[in-house]
Amino acid sequence: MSRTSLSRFLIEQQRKAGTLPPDLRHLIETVARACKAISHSVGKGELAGILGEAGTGNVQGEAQKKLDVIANDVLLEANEWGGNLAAMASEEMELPYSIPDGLPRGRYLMLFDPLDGSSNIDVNISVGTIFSVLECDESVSGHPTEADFLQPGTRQVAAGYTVYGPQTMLVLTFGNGVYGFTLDRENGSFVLTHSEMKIPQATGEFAINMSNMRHWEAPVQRYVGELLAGKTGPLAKDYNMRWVASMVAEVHRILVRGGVFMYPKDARDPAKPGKLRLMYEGNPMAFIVEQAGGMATNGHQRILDIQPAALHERVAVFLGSKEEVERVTAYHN
Ligand code: FDP
Repeated sequence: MSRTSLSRFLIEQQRKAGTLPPDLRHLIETVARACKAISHSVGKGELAGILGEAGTGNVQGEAQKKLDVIANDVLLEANEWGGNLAAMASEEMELPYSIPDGLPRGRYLMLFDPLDGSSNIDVNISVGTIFSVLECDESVSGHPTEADFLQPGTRQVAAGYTVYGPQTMLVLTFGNGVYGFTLDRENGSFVLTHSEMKIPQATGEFAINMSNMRHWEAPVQRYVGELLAGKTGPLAKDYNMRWVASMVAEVHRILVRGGVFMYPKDARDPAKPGKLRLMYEGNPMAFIVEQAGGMATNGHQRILDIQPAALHERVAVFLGSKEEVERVTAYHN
């Protein structure tokens, strides 16, 4: 069987109707290289002494794991000298990281969650890297600021994630379908293994942290109540539940076999619209899910249409198989 490497796939995309500019291709290759390094560290775990807390906190007041910090540094170092980016922003940094003076600055902005699902690192369960690429406005001449990143998800030119599981897989979209690549650990290259990934419209599987049930708003209470009622309830169908507590792993499962993933707004902190972050979790995952034929809303509107007001803004998330996301969104509206 002839294999298509990530590099070959990207070059062919670039040639095909010019859908992929060369500098964006180069950026994605650099991100993929960084993800291989992160995959290697995740795979070593305790052998490299990198499990456990870093002893620091991030801007959201969450304790950082050593691997959160390592993954963030790997992504910054790999991407700062490539000449494709004007600035980067990350879950682990309060402010954007502008490409230092003296290094060439490119026209893209990248946001990432270097290691999503980090509560799973120490227990050897899948974690992942999520990234979103935007264009920097041409009028920005100096160092981009937070305001330059505040673009709705519809403006993303690329998004992807790498899941570090039994296999390391990179899943990508440039707005014309979703493609999955599996890391061949023997020769170190990502190989196209999942072409044109499509989420089934209907599903019998849902994912939500049920321990928060008492804090949810009425539409989510109603919807999950109906899922739990199964065949004898209004949906007349039995549903199964999964909760990995790693968004990347949940989205990956949904891309492969369908399902609905929810992290709703809840009453624990009424000031927050949800737990997940819009710009480096909600938007890239919504872009991927829509490109695979699924749907992603905050309960009221399409996630990709939200105008962000802050870099680390939070969002409620309902994504996956269209029939179910439509239903829970209709209950909100
Ligand atoms: P984590 O806090 O471990 O980084 O990004 C937030 C996230 O993980 C998601 O990956 C995951 O889906 C969710 O939070 C898990 O939340 P719970 O702790 O409520 O299970």
